[in-house]
Amino acid sequence: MYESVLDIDLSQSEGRLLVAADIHGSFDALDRALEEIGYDRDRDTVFLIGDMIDRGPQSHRCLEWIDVPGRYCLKGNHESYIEAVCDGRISRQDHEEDGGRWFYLLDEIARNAYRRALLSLPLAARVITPRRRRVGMIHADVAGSNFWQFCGHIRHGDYRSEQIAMNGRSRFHAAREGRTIPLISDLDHVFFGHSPVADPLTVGNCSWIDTGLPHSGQVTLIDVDQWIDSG
Ligand SMILES: [Mn+2]
Repeated sequence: MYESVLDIDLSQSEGRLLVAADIHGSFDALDRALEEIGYDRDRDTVFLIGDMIDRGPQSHRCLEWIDVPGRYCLKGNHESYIEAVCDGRISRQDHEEDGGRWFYLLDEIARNAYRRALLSLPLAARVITPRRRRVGMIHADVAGSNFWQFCGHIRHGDYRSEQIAMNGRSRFHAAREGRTIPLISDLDHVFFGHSPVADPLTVGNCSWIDTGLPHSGQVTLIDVDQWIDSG
């Protein structure tokens, strides 16, 4: 059954919780970052929080990350473009110009396989980390200051909330401009992608971790518990 929001408990896990955003088809660079951090496939859990595809050279490799134990992918605006082109909400040309050309070069059977896999991805996740922190993962933004309440709107299929989850930048703009942003009240920390930063940006209990792959070549792969400890 399709679940638009995940609720995951890793408190019994003996591995780490790792997170990266906006891989954009640079899966070889992700592999190198995982190797550097000593990724243990049998113990560690990895979240890719949206925009796994488009722009980079290996978008087709996203399937190695979907429906695989210990790996979770969330839907970003780029994953949603495939559906939006089908529905006529954006043009195929716009998607191709934003890095989506690889998709239209696939044959129809492959396109359907990718479409099915990408469109069934969840939009958000609440995770209890191996060190029992309560963490949120989402591609772009959260409206309001209660993550789980916002996730409730997504679970009920609220279109506006889905769009904020995949495309929103209000909180990011406020954070970058040094304005106070409300803490996310029900969690220890929340990770966002979607809004490129030269280095990860943390304000309050929110971190933006999209460091502009494939343009920058810099993969940001975060060990969540370590990140919170050192924050
Ligand atoms: Mn995005």
